[in-house]
Amino acid sequence: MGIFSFFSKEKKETLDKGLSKTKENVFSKLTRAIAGKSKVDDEVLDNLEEVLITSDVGVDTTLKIIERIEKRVARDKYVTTQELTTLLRDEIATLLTENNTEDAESFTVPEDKKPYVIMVVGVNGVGKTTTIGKLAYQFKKAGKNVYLGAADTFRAAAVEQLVIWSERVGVPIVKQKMGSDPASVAFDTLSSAKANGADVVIIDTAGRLHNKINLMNELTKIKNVMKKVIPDAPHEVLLVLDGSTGQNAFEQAKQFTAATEVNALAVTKLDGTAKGGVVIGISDHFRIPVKYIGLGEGMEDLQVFNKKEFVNSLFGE
Ligand SMILES: Nc1nc2c(ncn2[C@@H]2O[C@H](COP(=O)(O)OP(=O)(O)OP(=O)(O)O)[C@@H](O)[C@H]2O)c(=O)[nH]1
Ligand SMILES: [Mg+2]
Repeated sequence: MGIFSFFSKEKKETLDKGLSKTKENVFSKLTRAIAGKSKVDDEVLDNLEEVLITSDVGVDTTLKIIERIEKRVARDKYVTTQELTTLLRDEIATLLTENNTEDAESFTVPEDKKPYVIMVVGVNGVGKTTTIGKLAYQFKKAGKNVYLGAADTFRAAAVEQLVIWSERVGVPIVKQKMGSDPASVAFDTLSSAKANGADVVIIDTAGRLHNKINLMNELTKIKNVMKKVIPDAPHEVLLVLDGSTGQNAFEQAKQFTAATEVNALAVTKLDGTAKGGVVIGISDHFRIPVKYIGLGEGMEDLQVFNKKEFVNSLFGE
């Protein structure tokens, strides 16, 4: 993190608004957890554990948080229930910064990889195509030449949906007809992007194939074909997870990361859900950084994930 915080007022407002349901949920539970209590004792800690688990933070991460709070309470002797939110905010923020993943500072890609190739993966409906559209918009806004590749050839409307985004954002797209070989689309996209001096290439992939093994084999095939054009591509395999599914998103991340190499995560649909606590569990559990969060369907509704900002928004006053 640099000395200056580039956390603009608008960004904070979008984040606060997007997380409002999760926040309401956590706070109403917290209020019940400490009702009639002035001091953080064992009973409050038990209730707190339940609050975190039922807020989709996940069991392992919850236990880590409770352990930290216990230590603080033991050390500071008397902690009032009023101080609990601040304590939670601090301990969760510290826990997340201890997991060795760095937050990105802005929408940017390494200058020395040209084009920088991002392959977007995830099960159907999680928000892959939408996230690609939003990313293309942000990269373009940052002055990058962006190319999109429509390698989800499985579903009829998939190519069309990405075409609409490419027009909305104003970036070129490489496509073939439905049912064609996704690896061939990826090959064409990278060739074209390379020939035209693109900075970033984003490849969409199918979320649903005949079965899971097929899907993983397909992803491997796409990757291998990419290497024929750019030997170290893809530079980033971005796994998109639907945050509104709570613990399901966590399970998907487990399964996907076990089956294929993933090096960045995006958690979408945090607006309109009370399950946003799942981001805390995912960020704590995986050694893969949560890079982006989706807070709506619009072009502007994607943010670079920042642990501290996220926890502050959730537990801030
Ligand atoms: N509210 C909200 N909706 C979102 C967000 N991201 C995506 N969506 C919506 O979720 C739905 C599915 O998004 P897609 O981008 O089509 O998902 P996909 O992963 O490409 O789906 P497949 O191509 O079927 O695998 C769409 O209606 C999107 O508008 C988000 O951050 N917030
Ligand atoms: Mg799609």
